[in-house]
Amino acid sequence: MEKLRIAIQKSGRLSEKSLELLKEAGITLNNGSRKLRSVARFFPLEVIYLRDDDIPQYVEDGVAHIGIVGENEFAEKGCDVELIERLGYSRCRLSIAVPKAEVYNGLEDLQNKRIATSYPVILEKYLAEHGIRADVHVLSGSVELAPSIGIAEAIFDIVSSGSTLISNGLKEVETIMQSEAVVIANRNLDGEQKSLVADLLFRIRSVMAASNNKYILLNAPNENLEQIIKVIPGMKSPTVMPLAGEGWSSVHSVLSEKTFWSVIDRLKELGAQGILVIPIEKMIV
Ligand code: PRT
Ligand code: ZN
Repeated sequence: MEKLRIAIQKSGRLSEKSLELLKEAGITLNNGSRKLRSVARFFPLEVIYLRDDDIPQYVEDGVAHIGIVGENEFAEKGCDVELIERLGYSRCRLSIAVPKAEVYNGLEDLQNKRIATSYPVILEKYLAEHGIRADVHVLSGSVELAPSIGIAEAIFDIVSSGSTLISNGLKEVETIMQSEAVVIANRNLDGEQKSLVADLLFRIRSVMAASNNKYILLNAPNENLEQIIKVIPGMKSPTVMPLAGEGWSSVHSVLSEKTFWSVIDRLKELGAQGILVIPIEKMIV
Protein backbone atom coordinates (compact mmCIF):
# COMPACT_ATOMS: atom_id res chain seq x y z
CA MET A 1 0.00 0.00 0.00
CA GLU A 2 1.19 3.47 -0.80
CA LYS A 3 2.28 5.70 2.05
CA LEU A 4 1.31 9.31 2.53
CA ARG A 5 4.41 11.49 2.92
CA ILE A 6 4.19 14.44 5.30
CA ALA A 7 6.90 17.07 5.78
CA ILE A 8 7.32 18.58 9.22
CA GLN A 9 9.92 20.93 10.66
CA LYS A 10 13.08 19.11 11.75
CA SER A 11 13.75 21.24 14.79
CA GLY A 12 12.22 24.51 15.81
CA ARG A 13 9.06 26.10 17.07
CA LEU A 14 6.73 23.88 15.02
CA SER A 15 8.36 20.49 15.57
CA GLU A 16 7.22 19.45 19.00
CA LYS A 17 3.57 20.44 18.54
CA SER A 18 3.41 18.82 15.12
CA LEU A 19 4.78 15.52 16.44
CA GLU A 20 2.42 15.72 19.41
CA LEU A 21 -0.54 16.28 17.09
CA LEU A 22 0.38 13.18 15.05
CA LYS A 23 0.76 11.20 18.26
CA GLU A 24 -2.65 12.27 19.53
CA ALA A 25 -4.06 11.31 16.15
CA GLY A 26 -2.90 7.77 16.93
CA ILE A 27 0.21 7.86 14.79
CA THR A 28 3.28 6.41 16.47
CA LEU A 29 6.61 7.07 14.81
CA ASN A 30 9.34 4.49 14.88
CA ASN A 31 12.08 6.96 15.75
CA GLY A 32 12.58 10.52 16.92
CA SER A 33 12.92 13.71 14.92
CA ARG A 34 16.72 13.40 14.98
CA LYS A 35 16.45 11.29 11.83
CA LEU A 36 15.68 12.63 8.36
CA ARG A 37 12.64 10.42 7.98
CA SER A 38 10.54 8.03 9.98
CA VAL A 39 7.75 5.60 9.22
CA ALA A 40 4.52 5.53 11.20
CA ARG A 41 2.96 2.48 12.78
CA PHE A 42 -0.80 1.96 12.51
CA PHE A 43 -1.16 4.41 9.59
CA PRO A 44 0.41 4.38 6.11
CA LEU A 45 2.45 7.50 6.71
CA GLU A 46 6.06 8.50 6.30
CA VAL A 47 7.41 11.67 7.93
CA ILE A 48 10.28 13.64 6.41
CA TYR A 49 11.98 16.28 8.54
CA LEU A 50 12.96 19.53 6.82
CA ARG A 51 13.71 23.18 7.50
CA ASP A 52 10.41 25.05 7.55
CA ASP A 53 11.60 27.33 4.72
CA ASP A 54 11.88 24.31 2.40
CA ILE A 55 8.53 22.69 3.14
CA PRO A 56 6.29 24.67 0.71
CA GLN A 57 8.59 23.88 -2.25
CA TYR A 58 8.88 20.17 -1.37
CA VAL A 59 5.08 19.98 -1.21
CA GLU A 60 4.65 21.83 -4.49
CA ASP A 61 7.13 19.43 -6.13
CA GLY A 62 5.31 16.42 -4.69
CA VAL A 63 8.36 15.15 -2.77
CA ALA A 64 6.04 15.43 0.23
CA HIS A 65 2.30 15.09 -0.35
CA ILE A 66 1.42 17.37 2.55
CA GLY A 67 3.32 19.48 5.06
CA ILE A 68 2.90 21.40 8.30
CA VAL A 69 4.32 24.89 8.12
CA GLY A 70 3.83 28.39 9.53
CA GLU A 71 1.32 30.36 7.50
CA ASN A 72 3.99 33.05 7.13
CA GLU A 73 6.29 30.64 5.25
CA PHE A 74 3.36 29.53 3.10
CA ALA A 75 2.63 33.18 2.23
CA GLU A 76 6.27 34.14 1.72
CA LYS A 77 7.23 31.27 -0.57
CA GLY A 78 4.16 31.78 -2.78
CA CYS A 79 4.26 28.12 -3.83
CA ASP A 80 1.37 26.61 -5.73
CA VAL A 81 0.06 24.44 -2.89
CA GLU A 82 -3.31 24.27 -1.21
CA LEU A 83 -3.90 25.32 2.41
CA ILE A 84 -6.17 22.53 3.70
CA GLU A 85 -6.34 23.05 7.48
CA ARG A 86 -5.45 25.57 10.16
CA LEU A 87 -3.98 23.99 13.28
CA GLY A 88 -4.18 26.82 15.81
CA TYR A 89 -0.68 26.48 17.33
CA SER A 90 2.57 28.46 16.84
CA ARG A 91 0.47 31.57 16.54
CA CYS A 92 2.31 34.81 15.87
CA ARG A 93 1.97 37.99 13.86
CA LEU A 94 4.19 39.73 11.33
CA SER A 95 4.66 43.38 12.12
CA ILE A 96 6.61 46.47 11.22
CA ALA A 97 8.54 48.00 14.10
CA VAL A 98 10.55 51.20 14.45
CA PRO A 99 12.90 52.54 17.15
CA LYS A 100 10.95 53.38 20.29
CA ALA A 101 11.97 57.02 20.31
CA GLU A 102 10.83 57.58 16.72
CA VAL A 103 7.60 59.51 16.18
CA TYR A 104 5.30 57.39 14.02
CA ASN A 105 2.11 58.77 12.51
CA GLY A 106 1.31 56.14 9.92
CA LEU A 107 2.52 54.22 6.89
CA GLU A 108 3.51 57.44 5.07
CA ASP A 109 6.37 57.76 7.55
CA LEU A 110 7.93 54.65 5.98
CA GLN A 111 8.20 56.31 2.57
CA ASN A 112 11.77 55.87 1.24
CA LYS A 113 12.90 54.26 4.49
CA ARG A 114 15.06 51.16 4.67
CA ILE A 115 13.22 48.16 6.19
CA ALA A 116 15.07 44.97 7.17
CA THR A 117 13.22 41.66 6.99
CA SER A 118 13.37 37.91 6.31
CA TYR A 119 9.94 38.15 4.66
CA PRO A 120 10.47 40.42 1.63
CA VAL A 121 7.62 38.99 -0.47
CA ILE A 122 4.91 39.60 2.15
CA LEU A 123 6.34 43.05 2.94
CA GLU A 124 6.75 44.23 -0.67
CA LYS A 125 3.22 43.14 -1.51
CA TYR A 126 1.82 45.06 1.45
CA LEU A 127 3.85 48.19 0.72
CA ALA A 128 2.84 48.13 -2.95
CA GLU A 129 -0.84 47.77 -2.00
CA HIS A 130 -0.51 50.83 0.21
CA GLY A 131 1.49 52.94 -2.22
CA ILE A 132 4.65 53.02 -0.10
CA ARG A 133 8.06 52.94 -1.75
CA ALA A 134 10.67 51.64 0.63
CA ASP A 135 14.04 49.94 0.36
CA VAL A 136 13.48 46.36 1.51
CA HIS A 137 16.69 44.90 2.86
CA VAL A 138 16.74 41.10 3.22
CA LEU A 139 18.40 39.56 6.28
CA SER A 140 18.18 35.89 7.17
CA GLY A 141 18.34 36.36 10.93
CA SER A 142 18.77 38.81 13.84
CA VAL A 143 16.53 41.25 12.01
CA GLU A 144 15.66 43.10 15.20
CA LEU A 145 19.30 44.23 15.56
CA ALA A 146 19.25 46.08 12.22
CA PRO A 147 18.13 49.54 13.46
CA SER A 148 20.57 49.65 16.38
CA ILE A 149 23.54 48.77 14.16
CA GLY A 150 22.47 51.30 11.58
CA ILE A 151 21.59 49.08 8.63
CA ALA A 152 17.86 49.86 8.57
CA GLU A 153 15.39 52.40 9.95
CA ALA A 154 12.60 49.89 10.51
CA ILE A 155 12.10 46.13 10.59
CA PHE A 156 9.39 43.71 9.53
CA ASP A 157 9.49 40.48 11.53
CA ILE A 158 7.62 37.85 13.50
CA VAL A 159 6.26 39.01 16.86
CA SER A 160 4.81 36.78 19.51
CA SER A 161 4.96 38.21 23.04
CA GLY A 162 6.67 41.40 21.82
CA SER A 163 9.51 41.10 24.33
CA THR A 164 12.20 40.76 21.64
CA LEU A 165 11.11 44.11 20.19
CA ILE A 166 11.15 45.76 23.60
CA SER A 167 14.57 44.43 24.51
CA ASN A 168 15.92 45.84 21.23
CA GLY A 169 14.43 49.28 21.82
CA LEU A 170 11.75 48.89 19.13
CA LYS A 171 7.98 49.45 19.04
CA GLU A 172 5.42 47.63 16.91
CA VAL A 173 3.63 50.08 14.60
CA GLU A 174 1.84 48.01 11.92
CA THR A 175 0.59 44.40 11.99
CA ILE A 176 0.51 42.99 8.48
CA MET A 177 -0.54 39.40 9.00
CA GLN A 178 -1.52 36.85 11.61
CA SER A 179 0.00 33.39 11.35
CA GLU A 180 -0.53 29.90 12.79
CA ALA A 181 0.59 26.41 11.84
CA VAL A 182 -1.24 25.18 8.74
CA VAL A 183 -1.42 21.99 6.70
CA ILE A 184 -0.57 22.46 3.03
CA ALA A 185 -1.10 19.90 0.29
CA ASN A 186 0.18 19.21 -3.20
CA ARG A 187 -2.42 20.08 -5.83
CA ASN A 188 -2.01 16.90 -7.90
CA LEU A 189 -2.66 14.09 -5.44
CA ASP A 190 -4.18 10.92 -6.84
CA GLY A 191 -7.33 9.28 -5.47
CA GLU A 192 -5.56 7.04 -2.96
CA GLN A 193 -3.39 9.89 -1.66
CA LYS A 194 -6.43 12.15 -1.31
CA SER A 195 -8.27 9.53 0.66
CA LEU A 196 -5.28 9.10 3.01
CA VAL A 197 -5.17 12.89 3.49
CA ALA A 198 -8.89 12.85 4.30
CA ASP A 199 -8.36 10.05 6.88
CA LEU A 200 -5.50 11.95 8.49
CA LEU A 201 -7.44 15.24 8.56
CA PHE A 202 -10.40 13.47 10.12
CA ARG A 203 -8.16 12.31 12.97
CA ILE A 204 -6.50 15.72 13.32
CA ARG A 205 -9.88 17.47 13.47
CA SER A 206 -11.07 15.05 16.15
CA VAL A 207 -7.99 15.86 18.23
CA MET A 208 -8.47 19.61 17.75
CA ALA A 209 -12.20 19.47 18.51
CA ALA A 210 -11.46 17.55 21.72
CA SER A 211 -8.92 20.10 22.89
CA ASN A 212 -11.30 22.96 22.07
CA ASN A 213 -14.14 21.46 24.09
CA LYS A 214 -14.85 20.26 27.61
CA TYR A 215 -17.37 17.78 28.97
CA ILE A 216 -19.55 19.33 31.67
CA LEU A 217 -21.78 17.74 34.31
CA LEU A 218 -23.93 19.71 36.71
CA ASN A 219 -26.95 19.54 38.96
CA ALA A 220 -29.76 21.87 37.90
CA PRO A 221 -32.81 22.99 39.87
CA ASN A 222 -35.82 21.88 37.80
CA GLU A 223 -37.40 25.32 37.86
CA ASN A 224 -34.43 26.69 35.83
CA LEU A 225 -33.82 23.58 33.73
CA GLU A 226 -35.12 25.06 30.50
CA GLN A 227 -32.93 28.16 30.77
CA ILE A 228 -29.89 26.07 31.73
CA ILE A 229 -30.38 23.87 28.66
CA LYS A 230 -30.45 27.01 26.49
CA VAL A 231 -27.11 28.13 27.91
CA ILE A 232 -25.38 24.78 27.10
CA PRO A 233 -26.74 23.52 23.80
CA GLY A 234 -24.09 20.76 23.48
CA MET A 235 -23.36 18.78 20.32
CA LYS A 236 -27.04 17.99 19.76
CA SER A 237 -28.74 18.77 23.06
CA PRO A 238 -27.73 18.04 26.63
CA THR A 239 -28.49 14.76 28.38
CA VAL A 240 -30.87 15.35 31.28
CA MET A 241 -31.48 12.77 34.03
CA PRO A 242 -33.57 13.11 37.19
CA LEU A 243 -31.67 13.10 40.46
CA ALA A 244 -32.85 10.95 43.38
CA GLY A 245 -33.38 14.15 45.39
CA GLU A 246 -36.64 15.80 44.34
CA GLY A 247 -36.62 19.00 42.24
CA TRP A 248 -33.16 18.51 40.73
CA SER A 249 -31.79 17.07 37.49
CA SER A 250 -28.34 16.06 36.34
CA VAL A 251 -27.31 17.71 33.05
CA HIS A 252 -24.40 16.51 30.84
CA SER A 253 -23.12 18.39 27.84
CA VAL A 254 -20.15 19.61 25.81
CA LEU A 255 -18.87 23.18 26.13
CA SER A 256 -16.61 25.12 23.79
CA GLU A 257 -13.41 26.47 25.32
CA LYS A 258 -14.15 29.88 23.76
CA THR A 259 -17.39 30.53 25.64
CA PHE A 260 -16.45 28.47 28.66
CA TRP A 261 -16.13 31.08 31.42
CA SER A 262 -19.12 33.17 30.40
CA VAL A 263 -21.26 30.02 30.30
CA ILE A 264 -20.05 28.90 33.73
CA ASP A 265 -20.91 32.32 35.20
CA ARG A 266 -24.41 32.17 33.70
CA LEU A 267 -24.94 28.60 35.00
CA LYS A 268 -24.04 29.69 38.52
CA GLU A 269 -26.54 32.56 38.28
CA LEU A 270 -29.20 30.02 37.29
CA GLY A 271 -28.52 27.99 40.43
CA ALA A 272 -26.50 25.13 38.92
CA GLN A 273 -24.53 23.20 41.53
CA GLY A 274 -21.82 20.53 41.64
CA ILE A 275 -20.42 21.65 38.29
CA LEU A 276 -17.77 19.21 37.02
CA VAL A 277 -15.65 19.93 33.94
CA ILE A 278 -13.76 17.07 32.32
CA PRO A 279 -11.25 17.10 29.43
CA ILE A 280 -12.27 15.21 26.30
CA GLU A 281 -9.78 12.72 24.87
CA LYS A 282 -11.14 12.63 21.28
CA MET A 283 -14.25 14.13 19.73
CA ILE A 284 -15.58 12.63 16.52
CA VAL A 285 -16.98 15.51 14.52
O1 PRT B 1 15.50 25.93 11.08
P1 PRT B 1 14.21 26.34 10.46
O2 PRT B 1 14.37 27.20 9.24
O3 PRT B 1 13.31 25.15 10.25
O4 PRT B 1 13.44 27.21 11.58
P2 PRT B 1 13.29 28.79 11.75
O5 PRT B 1 14.36 29.26 12.67
O6 PRT B 1 13.14 29.47 10.44
O7 PRT B 1 11.86 28.89 12.42
P3 PRT B 1 11.41 28.81 13.95
O8 PRT B 1 11.51 27.41 14.46
O9 PRT B 1 12.01 29.90 14.77
O10 PRT B 1 9.86 29.19 13.75
C1 PRT B 1 9.02 28.38 13.00
C2 PRT B 1 7.68 29.07 12.85
O11 PRT B 1 7.11 29.29 14.14
C3 PRT B 1 7.70 30.45 12.23
O12 PRT B 1 7.75 30.40 10.83
C4 PRT B 1 6.38 31.03 12.71
O13 PRT B 1 5.33 30.58 11.89
C5 PRT B 1 6.20 30.37 14.09
N1 PRT B 1 6.48 31.27 15.24
C6 PRT B 1 5.61 31.47 16.27
C7 PRT B 1 7.56 32.00 15.48
C8 PRT B 1 7.36 32.68 16.69
N2 PRT B 1 6.14 32.32 17.16
C9 PRT B 1 8.39 33.56 17.21
N3 PRT B 1 8.20 34.15 18.27
N4 PRT B 1 8.73 32.16 14.80
C10 PRT B 1 9.69 32.97 15.28
N5 PRT B 1 9.58 33.67 16.44
C11 PRT B 1 10.75 34.55 16.81
C12 PRT B 1 10.78 35.89 16.09
O14 PRT B 1 11.48 35.77 14.90
C13 PRT B 1 11.48 36.83 17.05
O15 PRT B 1 12.87 36.71 16.95
O16 PRT B 1 10.73 34.88 18.17
C14 PRT B 1 11.07 36.26 18.37
C15 PRT B 1 9.88 37.07 18.81
O17 PRT B 1 9.29 36.51 19.88
P4 PRT B 1 8.68 37.45 21.04
O18 PRT B 1 7.89 36.49 21.85
O19 PRT B 1 9.84 38.05 21.76
O20 PRT B 1 7.82 38.50 20.36
ZN1 ZN C 1 13.23 28.73 8.70
